[in-house]
Amino acid sequence: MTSDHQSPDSSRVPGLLPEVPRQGGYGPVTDGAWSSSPYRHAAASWGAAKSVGSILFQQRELIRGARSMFVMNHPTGYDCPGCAWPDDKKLTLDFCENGVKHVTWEMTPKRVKREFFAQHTVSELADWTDFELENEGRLTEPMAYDEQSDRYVPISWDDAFTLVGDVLRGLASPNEAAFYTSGRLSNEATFLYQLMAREYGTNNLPDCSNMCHEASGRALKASIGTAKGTCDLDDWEEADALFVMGVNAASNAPRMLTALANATRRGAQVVHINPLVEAGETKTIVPHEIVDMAMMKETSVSDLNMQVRPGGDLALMRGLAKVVLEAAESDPTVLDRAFLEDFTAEFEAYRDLVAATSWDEITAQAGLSEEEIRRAGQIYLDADKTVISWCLGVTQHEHGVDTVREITNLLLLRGNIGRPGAGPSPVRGHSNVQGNRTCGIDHRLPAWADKLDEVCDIVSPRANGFDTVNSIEAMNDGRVKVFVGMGGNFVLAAPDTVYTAAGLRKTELTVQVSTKLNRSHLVHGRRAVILPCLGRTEKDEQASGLQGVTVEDAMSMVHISHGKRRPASTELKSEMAIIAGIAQATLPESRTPWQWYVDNYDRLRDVMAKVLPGFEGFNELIKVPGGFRIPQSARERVFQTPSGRAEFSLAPMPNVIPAEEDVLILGTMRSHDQWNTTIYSANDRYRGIKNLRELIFLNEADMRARGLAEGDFVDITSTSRDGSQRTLRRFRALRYDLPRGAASGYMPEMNALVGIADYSTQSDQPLMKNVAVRISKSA
Ligand SMILES: Nc1nc2c(c(=O)[nH]1)N[C@H]1C(S)=C(S)[C@@H](COP(=O)(O)OP(=O)(O)OC[C@H]3O[C@@H](n4cnc5c(=O)[nH]c(N)nc54)[C@H](O)[C@@H]3O)O[C@H]1N2
Ligand SMILES: Nc1nc2c(c(=O)[nH]1)N[C@H]1C(S)=C(S)[C@@H](COP(=O)(O)OP(=O)(O)OC[C@H]3O[C@@H](n4cnc5c(=O)[nH]c(N)nc54)[C@H](O)[C@@H]3O)O[C@H]1N2
Ligand SMILES: [Mo]
Repeated sequence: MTSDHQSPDSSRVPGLLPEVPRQGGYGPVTDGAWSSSPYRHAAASWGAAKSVGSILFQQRELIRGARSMFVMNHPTGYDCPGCAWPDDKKLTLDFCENGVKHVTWEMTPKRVKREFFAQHTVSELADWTDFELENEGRLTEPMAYDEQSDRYVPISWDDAFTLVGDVLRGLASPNEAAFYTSGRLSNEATFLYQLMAREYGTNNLPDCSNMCHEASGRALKASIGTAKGTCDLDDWEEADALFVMGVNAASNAPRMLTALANATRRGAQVVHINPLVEAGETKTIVPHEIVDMAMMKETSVSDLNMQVRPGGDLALMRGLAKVVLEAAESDPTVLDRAFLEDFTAEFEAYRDLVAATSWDEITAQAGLSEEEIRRAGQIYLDADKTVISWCLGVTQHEHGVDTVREITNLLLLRGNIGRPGAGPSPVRGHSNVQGNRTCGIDHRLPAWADKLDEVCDIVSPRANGFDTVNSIEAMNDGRVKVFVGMGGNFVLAAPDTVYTAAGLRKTELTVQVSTKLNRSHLVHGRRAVILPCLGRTEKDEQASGLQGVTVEDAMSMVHISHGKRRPASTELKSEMAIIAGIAQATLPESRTPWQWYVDNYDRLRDVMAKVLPGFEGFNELIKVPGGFRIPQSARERVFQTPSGRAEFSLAPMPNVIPAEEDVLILGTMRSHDQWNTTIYSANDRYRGIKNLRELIFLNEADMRARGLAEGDFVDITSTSRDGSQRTLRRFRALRYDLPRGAASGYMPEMNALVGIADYSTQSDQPLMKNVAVRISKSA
């Protein structure tokens, strides 16, 4: 793989994009024959069980791993560090294949020790695959980069904190540092982290949410006054219709399959909206139903699949609204008139806007026929209660905010919000990405900042800080000199890999708080430290005894999580302790009792209870098994918008059809066998792929038009908004059932194609589902 990168610094990043093509992408190198054949079985069936078995075996965790599954997602156990799907309290075994992978990956008995770093220079490690790096196992002690030997060498915790503190105190301005968060940081660590950043004097708090659900938050805030969905699992269970947009549920939120299967069984309608028909969009064997599994009894999870054009979701939503408003002309019961009258603003203007939008425009932009849209519209009309849910297929586009607002418009028409069985329900990503925002990870000042200042006796900076895209720019032009990564793998997760890497390399210092070795440790600043932390599954022992931490799931439920296992190394510190260590070294005059909070997390929770709305009585609330729900005013039909009403949006219809005929719209996505930048294998079971990650899925007609046969090598060139081009070479073209003009392939290999200028002007989210590319046969 090579990259012809034309942004300011075009120097190659060693190891990041190997010159010599290898098969397996950033995953394990494989010389096994690659293959592509349609998957014909139900999602989550024995294939999943078999895969769980093989993963446990691989990581030699058979016994301990199996036992761990029984305490996962249980009131007495730990929260699965995987996705943010809520726990079903009625199930004794609520876990999924991918959660198991995720947990065993963390629980591996393999260890990265100081001898490992002594044996390998950083330049040498840079040539390893990302799989090989992570597969070395858990990090065990703090390490600092030594320029002389090009190696990481051991450093004591005290010296590491002093080093970080000295550099941070030496900056001309606190705004020369950026503090990144990946979404599995607990609520407590999150709160302490933002407190540190704000007391230090910056709002530079980029996070993975900037690449994930920023659009959902902004849209919902504008439409209904709260930045979150309003549904919980009970609503999913009560809905008559479920619309599921732009999510690969079978791989990325597998426990959703249970909800979908239950819905179809009780006669609810399930509509999937996705350019690809994903495995979880046809049939499943419900993961927990052992008897059904034994008998291979499948349950349908779909009534209608709509293969929308990439970015065509807004047009589709407007089409559905058109069906509703047309029906309302002859049937007075179609609209919830009382709700529209009492609780919403701008309904008439929206009705006029929909009337003025022609069917021709809608069908062209949605890439669906009027008949198909009418069918889905009828499902919506027939349902008394509807939930609409969505993930990255909706958000990672230029018009992500408008699209989520259009989803809300559609729900408002029939009063599908603030009553049981109905509402907007974004599917969040990382297990605590929603909690991170609640607890203050935001480059803009949270609404409760005055309270924070008062309770914590600090003065938060008022100006907006840098988000993810801004931080990358700022590192490249020298405005940010220190990058702190609280989890995650920034260099691979971010867009424009080569440019992001160049930015990180220009910094004075990079600090990575991690559980496993990854690429972000190798693409470092002039100085660098790796600070190893406890994982969610491990016991966290502090002065006052064992500690628990809380997380918030995608449905606003907050509950406590207690690690059960012996830590991977006695040298590991909790994220709380690491943040406190950095804070004390950076802010010697601070009046914040950092260590006192670490000694007993209850003390910090008492502070959080005073600052965060809905957390009053925090320590008491989490004693209730299953935790508590953060009150959501929109759920009670109290809309905290400027007008005090739910606001219809009046977005112009975007044109999502590329102007040039040879341009394809590429969406980057996850395979079944990966967790973001962590890649377990080069297989993608539900899409029928074996031993291959450097691939691009294309419509058959688009392949024919380019004279491409199945498996041909192609070069993929993206053209950014700023005119710069980026190329990935020798990816295999594969036929797939997706609309003409659409293409699809894997992140993070394809992140090198996403230009830094290509982010949404509405949400600032990188356009990871909307990369304009041309492809040609490789030389
Ligand atoms: N096992 C596993 N689970 C995960 C993750 C993981 O990596 N592995 N990641 C977690 C994280 S952080 C997140 S944010 C979520 C991500 O969960 P998903 O959103 O499911 O993530 P992607 O793999 O990016 O898949 C995006 C889906 O959107 C579809 N799509 C692409 N373009 C469009 C479009 O224009 N319109 C519509 N309607 N659909 C479109 C794609 O075909 C694909 O099915 O999953 C979380 N859960
Ligand atoms: N092209 C493209 N790019 C994307 C996306 C896309 O759809 N397309 N999706 C985006 C999205 S939605 C997201 S959320 C980001 C993901 O971005 P990140 O959250 O930055 O990336 P991850 O791959 O989840 O991070 C993996 C690393 O986290 C560390 N880690 C694991 N567990 C813990 C822990 O308990 N504590 C700490 N401190 N560290 C831990 C390990 O060292 C591991 O290597 O990627 C984004 N990038
Ligand atoms: Mo995410």
